[in-house]
Amino acid sequence: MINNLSSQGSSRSQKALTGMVSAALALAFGELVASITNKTTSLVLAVGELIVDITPGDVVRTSIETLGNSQKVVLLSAIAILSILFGGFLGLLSRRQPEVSYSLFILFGVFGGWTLNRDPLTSTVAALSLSALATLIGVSTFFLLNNLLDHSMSANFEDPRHRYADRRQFINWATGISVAAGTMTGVGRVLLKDDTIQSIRENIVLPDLEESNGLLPGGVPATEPPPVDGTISQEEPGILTFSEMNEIDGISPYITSNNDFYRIDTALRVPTIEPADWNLTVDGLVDNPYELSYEEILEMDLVKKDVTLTCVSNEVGGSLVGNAVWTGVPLSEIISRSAPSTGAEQVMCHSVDGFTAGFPIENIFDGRTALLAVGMNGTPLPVIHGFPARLVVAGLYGYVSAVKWIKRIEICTWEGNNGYWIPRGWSKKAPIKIASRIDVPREGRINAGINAIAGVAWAPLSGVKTVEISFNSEPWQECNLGISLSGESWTQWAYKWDAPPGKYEIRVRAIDSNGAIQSSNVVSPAPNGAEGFDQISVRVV
Ligand SMILES: Nc1nc2c(c(=O)[nH]1)N[C@H]1C(S)=C(S)[C@@H](COP(=O)(O)O)O[C@H]1N2
Ligand SMILES: [Mo]
Repeated sequence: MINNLSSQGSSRSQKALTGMVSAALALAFGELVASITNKTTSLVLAVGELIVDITPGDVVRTSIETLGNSQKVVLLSAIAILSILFGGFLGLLSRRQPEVSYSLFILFGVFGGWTLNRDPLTSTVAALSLSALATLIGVSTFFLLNNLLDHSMSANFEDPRHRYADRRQFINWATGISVAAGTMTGVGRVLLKDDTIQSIRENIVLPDLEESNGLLPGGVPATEPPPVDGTISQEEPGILTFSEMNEIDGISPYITSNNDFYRIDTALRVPTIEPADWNLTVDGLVDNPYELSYEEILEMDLVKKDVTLTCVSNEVGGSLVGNAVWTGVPLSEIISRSAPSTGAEQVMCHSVDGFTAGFPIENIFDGRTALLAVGMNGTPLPVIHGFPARLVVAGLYGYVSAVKWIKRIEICTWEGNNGYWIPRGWSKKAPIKIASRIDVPREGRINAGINAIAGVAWAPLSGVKTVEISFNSEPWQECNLGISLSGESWTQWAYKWDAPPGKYEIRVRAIDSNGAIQSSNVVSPAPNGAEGFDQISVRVV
C-alpha cells in the first residue's frame, strides 16, 4: 500500500516532468535558431511581443514603454517559466487523457507559430518552419519520455531490478534533455551577443561637419555668451558659458552623451540591421516614390543639429529627456524629392520592428529641424538609438516622430492613419510642453552656506527665456541661464544660494521666448505630456 502510494506520487511528478522537459526543449530550440539566423525571432520573444501589443494602453504606458532592459528580461523569463509550467500541466494530463494532452501540446505549437508570424522581422515561411520544427521536437520528446516512464511503471513488478533500470533510464533521459535545453539556450545567448553590427557601425565614417543649427544669422547662438567669463551670481543673473555650467556638480551636461541618453522603445529585441541590407522607402501619396540606400544617404548634404528629444511619458522632474547633436539629412529634402500629391497631410514613419509614428507634414516645412538622422554626437547612431537611421523632429514628443530603425516614410492623410501609440490612448498631435527640472541639490540634507541649485529647462521651439525658482512659495527669483544653441535644445540654469539653516521646498518654472509661463497645473503624462513644477525638499543644516 505504502509502496503503491509513493510510486503514485513519484509518477505524478515524473509525469509533470515529461511535459516540462519537452516544452523546455522546444523553447530552447526556438532560442537557438533565432540566435543563429536573423530571419526569425524566438518563440518566447514573439509571445512577449504579443503581450506588449495587446496590453491595454494604460498598462503598457506605465510598464512596457518604460520597461528597462532588466524588466524586459523579467517579462521574457516569466513567459518561458509559464510555458514550461504549462508543459508540466500537459504532462499530468497525459496520465488520464493522453490524446488531449498531445493535442494541446500541438495547439500550443500552433499558437507559437501564430505569434511568430506576427513578428514584423519574421517571414511567414520562417515562422511556420520554426514553430513546426519546435513542436515536432517537443511532441516527440514528450512521447519518448512518456513511453519510458509508462514502461518503468508497468514493468515487471516481480523483478524490481528491471523497474529500477527503466526508472533510471527515464531519469537519465529527462536530465539529458534538460541539459540539452539549457545548453541550447545558453549557446543562443552567447551567439546573440554577436557584434558584427557593432563593428560595421564602428567602421562607418560620418563627414566632418560644423554644427549649424539654430544659429541666428551671422552665426550667433540663440542666447549670447557672456562677453567675459562671468561667475554664477544672484545679484545679476546672466548667461554662463558651457564650461561654467558644466562645472556645477550634478547638473546635466549641455550635451547628453550617447551612453547617458535615455532609451524608450517597445522592442523586446533590438533590431540589428546591416546597412548593406537596408533601404529607406519614401512612398504613399507622392508622385515620385523612391528608395534610398545607406550609402546614398551618407552622400547627401548632411547637417548637424542640436535637438532636445523627450518622451511623453516623462514625469515632472523625470529623466526621459536628453539633448544631442544629430547628424542627418533634412526631411524637407527627402520629402520634397518624393513630390507629395494633393491630400498629403501626414508623415507616417515605419520601423523595421513594426513601430509607427506620424505627424503633420507641415512640421517638415515650417523651419524647425526635422532630420533623417544617421549620427548622434558625432558617431553613427548607436544600435539602441536606431542604427542605421531614425527621425528626429524638434518640438515633437518621440512617440509621434522619432522612429528608430526606420525603413519607410509613408505620406498619407491625417484621418484614418494612426501611429502605434494613438489607439493606445495618446494624443495624435503631441508638441513638447515647456518644462524645467532641478538636478541639484538632491532631496535631503545639505550644508548651510553657498550651494548651487541647478538643472535644465526646455521649451521647444521658441526656447527658454527665463528660469525662476521659488523657496517655500515665496516670490519667484530669476536664475542664471546657460547658453542654448537654439530654441530646439534645452538650457542649463543655475541659482547661487547662500543657504541659511532651515527646511525648504524649492520649485522651478520656465518661461519661453514668447512669454508663455510653464503651467502650475499638475497633469499626468497621458494623453499628451506631464505638467506641473518640479519640486524638492531640502533641510539645510
Ligand atoms: N522603432 C521604435 N522607435 C521609437 C520607439 C519605439 O518604441 N520603437 N519609441 C519612440 C519613443 S516613445 C521615444 S520617446 C523615442 C526615444 O528615443 P531614444 O530611445 O533614442 O531616446 O523613440 C521613439 N522611437
Ligand atoms: Mo516616448
